[in-house]
Amino acid sequence: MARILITSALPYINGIKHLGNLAGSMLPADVYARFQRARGHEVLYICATDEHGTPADLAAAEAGQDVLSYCEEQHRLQHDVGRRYGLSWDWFGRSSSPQNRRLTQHFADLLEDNGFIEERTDRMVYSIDDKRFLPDRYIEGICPVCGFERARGDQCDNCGSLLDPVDLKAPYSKISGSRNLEVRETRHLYLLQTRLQDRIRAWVDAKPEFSSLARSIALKHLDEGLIDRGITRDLAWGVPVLSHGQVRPGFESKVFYVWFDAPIEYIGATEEWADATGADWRRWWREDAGAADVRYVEFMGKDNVAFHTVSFPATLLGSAEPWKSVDVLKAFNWLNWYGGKFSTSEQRGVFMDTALELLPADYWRWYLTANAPEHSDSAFTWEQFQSSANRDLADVLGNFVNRILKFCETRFEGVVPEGGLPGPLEEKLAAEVAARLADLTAQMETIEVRKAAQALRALWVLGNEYLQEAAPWSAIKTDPERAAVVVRTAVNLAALFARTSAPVLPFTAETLAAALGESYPGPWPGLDVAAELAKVPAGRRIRTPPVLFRKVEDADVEAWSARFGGAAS
Ligand code: B3M
Ligand code: ZN
Repeated sequence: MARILITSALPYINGIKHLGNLAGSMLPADVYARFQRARGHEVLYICATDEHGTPADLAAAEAGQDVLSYCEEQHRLQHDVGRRYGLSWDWFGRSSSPQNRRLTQHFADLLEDNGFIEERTDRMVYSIDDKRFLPDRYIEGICPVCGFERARGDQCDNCGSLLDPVDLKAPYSKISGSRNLEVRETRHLYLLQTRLQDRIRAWVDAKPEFSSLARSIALKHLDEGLIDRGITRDLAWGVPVLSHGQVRPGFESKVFYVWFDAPIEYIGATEEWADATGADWRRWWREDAGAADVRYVEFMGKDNVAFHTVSFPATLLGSAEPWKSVDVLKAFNWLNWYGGKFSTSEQRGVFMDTALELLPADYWRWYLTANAPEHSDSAFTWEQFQSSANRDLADVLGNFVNRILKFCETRFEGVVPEGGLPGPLEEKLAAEVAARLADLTAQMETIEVRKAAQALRALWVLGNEYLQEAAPWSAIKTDPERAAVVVRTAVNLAALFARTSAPVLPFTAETLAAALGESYPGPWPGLDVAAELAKVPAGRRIRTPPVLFRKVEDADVEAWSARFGGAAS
């Protein structure tokens, strides 16, 4: 049994996330966590809301709330909607927690003691009309690298360069649109990444299991050469800048930069979990307390990779303490909405809460897994969503389950029959199940999300093929014993589908397992397929669950396209 630590990028606090956020971090992390738990491993899946920074501050002001109550309320909403998607976090923390504050200050102290922090006078953009320093993200202008017109002060979304806002050409305030900006002097702490560059590169080189996307992003930044990064901001909301427990002179109205404390919250949230449950967080994070044995897997969108392969490792390495660092970094591309991006302000795309008003979570979980933006960007379309719901869920899995359980109910009074010995068709089925199950297991292990979904679907297809060939509805007229074998085998196949589908379709799997009198979540099936197909014993009374998946009709697609945008709009 292995110990597997899983984190998904921390959703930012300013509102419910859209389906792209779900598809590129939280959902694949959850699928993987559920799979590894079913394999019998000790899994800890940690996530949290990322609560600091100016966007939170501004969103609270816009909502007419103080930032504390705003964050508390938004945290509750995100926690609730995540639960409704079945996200099986062991803990969903808050980066504003006291645990994270302490840890962040601890890391800053160590970095300073080890010579990796320097106080510098900074020239920062001050907005005269907004009466405040403008944080990186609230300055936009022309990218000095590629010429993109709406580059953010911290990063260009077009070419991926990490930027310094004073380098932007033709800058303006994103808060007010004002170009009445001036550069003022202010003191800030800098993390001397230039001094850690070689160690970070050696660290990346020692991570053979990073996805190719993650590795290429990390190497691109290292090849460009790291820069020292300001890790404090002129802002009231965030982790106060202390130095060994004392307020740092000149830093009374400053806080740590949100990207400095956010990744530390992976540890902070684990400590929150430990404090709440009495567990030991050190054995997950401290290599001197057993964490060297932990396999740590991170999930995130590609825009977060630089922070996890350069900045956060700089914090961990520079601390010179034995912290656990990531082993497998699984990065995702964008899920687009038709041709463009999801956009809250322009009302483009479906958000996590509204999606559940349309259909239950498993429809979305399936679509977003089967069409994950994994090796390239992918685009959500209602047409593709309809086809995936109907052709995979309703026609394949749902149809098989419904056919066989109905048949068992009408012809065998809902009791699994004994029947005679399995024949050649059952042998063929077992061989095919073994092959596809091995494929599915391998794709899940290597976190090939789309291929795992394909392998799962291929397994479901075997159910319908088997029923088609074995035709129990004909056999029952001439050879009831034979029909009984088929029913018992197919019922067991349905139970196996519940076990193998549970990581992706937890709600459906639970319904199905309950109908079959099986425990949920069951263990992941082993290699002895004959044994796996004999778990539901003859004599057990089973039920036919209500239809598992309704069809998505053309009228739904029309109505949803009109409401949420789509090709037509
Ligand atoms: N909150 C994602 C974002 O807002 C960011 C992830 C933090 S992971 C430590 O872009
Ligand atoms: Zn650019």
